[in-house]
Amino acid sequence: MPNDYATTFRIVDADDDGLISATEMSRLMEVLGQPITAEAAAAAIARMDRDGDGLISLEEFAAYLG
Ligand SMILES: [Ca+2]
Ligand SMILES: [Ca+2]
Repeated sequence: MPNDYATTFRIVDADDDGLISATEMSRLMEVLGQPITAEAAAAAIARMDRDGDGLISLEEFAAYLG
């Protein structure tokens, strides 16, 4: 369900710029009660990042989860 991805994506995208940054990723993990280091957040981003811009678009997010 693309809508589910979009909903989750919007929650993670705290500044609402349409991209998930490593900062937003680490903030999410903090909220989930599983804080991670900046390095781990960057690594998580790198695993999902297909175009190499260091940010996760909704397309990349959906492709990773799908
Ligand atoms: Ca953002
Ligand atoms: Ca990207």
